[in-house]
Amino acid sequence: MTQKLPADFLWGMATASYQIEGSPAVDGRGPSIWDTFSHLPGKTLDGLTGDVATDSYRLRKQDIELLKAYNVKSYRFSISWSRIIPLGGRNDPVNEKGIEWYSDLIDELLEADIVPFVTLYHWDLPQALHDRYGGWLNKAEIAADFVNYARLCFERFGDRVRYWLTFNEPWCISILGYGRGVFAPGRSSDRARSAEGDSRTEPWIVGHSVLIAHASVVKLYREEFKSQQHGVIGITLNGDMALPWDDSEECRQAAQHALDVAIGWFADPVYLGHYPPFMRELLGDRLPTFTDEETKLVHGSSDFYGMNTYTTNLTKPGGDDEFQGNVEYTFIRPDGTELGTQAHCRWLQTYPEGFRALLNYLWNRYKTPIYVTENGFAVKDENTMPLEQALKDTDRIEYFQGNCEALLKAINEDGVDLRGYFPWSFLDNFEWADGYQTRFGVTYVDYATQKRYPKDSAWFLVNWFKEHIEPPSKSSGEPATSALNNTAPNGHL
Ligand code: GBH
Repeated sequence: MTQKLPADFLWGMATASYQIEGSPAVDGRGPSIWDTFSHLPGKTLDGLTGDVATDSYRLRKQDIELLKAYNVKSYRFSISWSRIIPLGGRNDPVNEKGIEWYSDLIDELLEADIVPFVTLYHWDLPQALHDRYGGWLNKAEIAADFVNYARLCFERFGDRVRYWLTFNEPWCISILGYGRGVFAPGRSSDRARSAEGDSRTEPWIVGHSVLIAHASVVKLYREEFKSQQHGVIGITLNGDMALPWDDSEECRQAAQHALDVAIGWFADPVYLGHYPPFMRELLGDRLPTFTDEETKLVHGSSDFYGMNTYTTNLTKPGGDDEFQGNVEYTFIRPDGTELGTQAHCRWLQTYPEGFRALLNYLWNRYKTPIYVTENGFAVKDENTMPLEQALKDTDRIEYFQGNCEALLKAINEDGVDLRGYFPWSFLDNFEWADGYQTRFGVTYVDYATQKRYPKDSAWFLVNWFKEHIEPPSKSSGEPATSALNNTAPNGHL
């Protein structure tokens, strides 16, 4: 018998505001740190910015038509904070035009029977808050302003949104923004990169602020909105599986250390109530400590586990990169073979066994229902291929086929409570420091014309989920599940 996914399994496609919207100054939007950063010379590979991106602020209706054609059950997008509060702060003016745009998007999705899955923060901090008090470096101020922004979102959109994510990938916010300095705001100890910053302390301070801001917003939602709005709220963490390079004890330990820094840094406080002991060992008093009150706030502050994952690393002890736990990563096995198919990005190879292993690791360790909120592949050199060739994206299909089969087994054979899956990304888009050269979309975007062309992988996914999700049961006489009535998951409520 073929294995199936439950009728209420949520699948859809994912995007983020700065990567797709463009129109940075339209309808009163204020600048974010990514506007500033991407306009500095040398910060993106092709020198390009998100000024236009996929022009999705203007092409909203067309994008929704395509989502309908894909028959997705859900769409994950993020709200640009500076569109709805241009200066970002709790005493700053609200921009009704920005609110209207997201409100219309939500209405149009619901009309199309597509469940909105909304991220509050996907890296685009209002520039004014960075200038005013140092943004994420200032825990008390940023937490208060983030709570104010989230309250506005719950008040204005929460009657129609059942799924909220506070943050996308706090590891990236902290390490890439304040440690390596390769993402906005680009702070780092490396003076060739940045005039300001301290990579030894700032990432850990920022991570702590993000956890407090996240948990404060979850508390607000649970106390003031949940009983009327009946949604769920959580955080989404990046994290790739780490497997020992060989079966030595040192390599096994290295794998755990890699997971502690990549995932446990945020997941342990949220689901277990404390930072991983290894991180205290690694960082000493550079890692902030939680007050008792903060521990109470943070522990249990997510209704589900939001999982973004792309690849698997083989781990050996060594090196001095504390951002990966003083562990070396490789894709080359002891026998010299490679783990899987190489993507356009150096850091990404296909390995479905690792995806299944990570689902099991997270389920066993945190015992929390999981939504895969991002998973995807950038085909090598897709950007320089003729269009017809780019649309035949067999490497991306291989990637999704492997991971879809893996998630089916994780649910049906391993008992993992996995409730949703969002391929990254709906469209090719602004891939941060890579600019437009790296394409993660299941839809090809011709940036000269802004025309969208479904790649073969889009149709693969559409058909795969059509074949594998059980039809809604008709026997109970209950009304068909509509996007608005879609009940929230019932674990952890
Ligand atoms: C996601 O991050 C983002 O949420 C999304 O916006 C983005 O478009 C997508 O991935 C594709 O990249 O060698 O130290 O630079 C993915 C998480 C974590 C993956 C950092 C690459 C490289 C580590 N990323 N990792 S490093």
